[in-house]
Amino acid sequence: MRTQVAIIGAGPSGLLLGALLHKAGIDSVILERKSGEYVLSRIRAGVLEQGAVDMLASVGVDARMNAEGLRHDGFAMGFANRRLRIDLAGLTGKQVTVYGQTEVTRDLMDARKAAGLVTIYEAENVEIHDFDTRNPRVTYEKDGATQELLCDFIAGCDGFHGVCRASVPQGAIRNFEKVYPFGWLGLLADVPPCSHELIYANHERGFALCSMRSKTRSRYYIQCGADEDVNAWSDQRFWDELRRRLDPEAAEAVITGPSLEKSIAPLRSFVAEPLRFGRLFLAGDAAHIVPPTGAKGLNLAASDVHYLGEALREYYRDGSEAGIDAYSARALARIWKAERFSWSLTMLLHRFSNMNAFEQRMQEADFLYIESSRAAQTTIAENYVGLPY
Ligand code: RFL
Ligand code: PHB
Repeated sequence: MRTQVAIIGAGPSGLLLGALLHKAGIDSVILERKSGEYVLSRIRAGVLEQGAVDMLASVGVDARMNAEGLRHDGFAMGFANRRLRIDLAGLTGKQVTVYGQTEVTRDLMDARKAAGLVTIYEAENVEIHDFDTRNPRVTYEKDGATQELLCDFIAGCDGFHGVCRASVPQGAIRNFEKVYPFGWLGLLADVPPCSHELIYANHERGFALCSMRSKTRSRYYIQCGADEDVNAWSDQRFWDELRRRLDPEAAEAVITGPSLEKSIAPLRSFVAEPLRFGRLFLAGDAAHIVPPTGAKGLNLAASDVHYLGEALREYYRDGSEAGIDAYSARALARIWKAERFSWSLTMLLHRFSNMNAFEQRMQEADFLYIESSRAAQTTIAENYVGLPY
């Protein structure tokens, strides 16, 4: 089989890149290790920047998002039982859209299928070859037989544990990483959210986040130990702990119900440099990880594939390599700013076991400053709604 762009991974970055390429008349094949159902069973991000919303609209995958997505004008930060609202709309003139990654992925999968584009699920042992030449190849196994996909370019959209970044010679890549000493325990339930806007709470027992997927489905998170076992958390234990970490009004408003899903995610900041190796490009979680505190993971995947889609369009339409030469630097400039924001919110909102009294006071002073300063709130708001592409 032959295609112009072989995309490894059918997460949001791979599927969105495929949609952008299709719109530009460029052919792609997506190879995904798991089944479609498995990909859709992973509960992840919930907040879309306007840039990501606009991209989905540009590829015609916005009907359900427009009908079901919730537009938010602000969010709250909780500290010492007080709540500070960050007025996104008032401070930036922009909003964010609450629409789950599962739904984005489902919509992109459906559109790809409807357009008759090829996605090979349960492709095993994917290996990428010869990306330092003009004739890269991908091999994989499907139903026990080895297959070969010839292509012009390979897009590594295969997440943090994927094969693409791991295939780059060690001397050609530099990794930057910070692992946080805790995780987030998330719970999804069909109960109305306790607040119509998100609440990110710093509490002496640890961080808590009140989020949602719809007016009848809530997503809550609490900070937990990095190596805790999810089975040690009954629903009742989760709800009790969540309430303890919220201000009295929010705690009172929490409606409990049986969990649909419960999982623990580790928190990490990670960036690989560069993002291009000959005819291989890395995008999304294959290239970088942010802690979820700023809701940037999925949004960064969208901006990466925006730059990459443009670059490939320029290559095929104009015969110019300027875009593909610039891809890594363009994407990394935005990635590092989102890394900074996600890291700073993580440091502000979580409790660190090794924090001394001085560091604790610094966290409090940081919060009091933000509370008193429109400039500080504007800085948070403009990052949260998304920096320009
Ligand atoms: P994905 O979504 O990980 O998709 C990569 C796809 O590649 C496939 N794959 C392979 N396919 C073929 N061959 C191989 N060798 C392969 N190896 C992997 C995988 O099966 C998968 O389908 O990356 P992508 O597309 O770059 O999208 C990025 C986003 O998914 C990610 O940034 C966010 O979900 C991050 N994230 C969160 N972000 C938020 O903004 N808010 C959250 O609450 C939030 N929760 C999360 C998260 C990421 C998590 N991970 C990665 C562990 C919770 C978790 C658990
Ligand atoms: C979510 O709803 O899953 C969510 C929302 C905001 C975040 C992280 C996760 O910062």
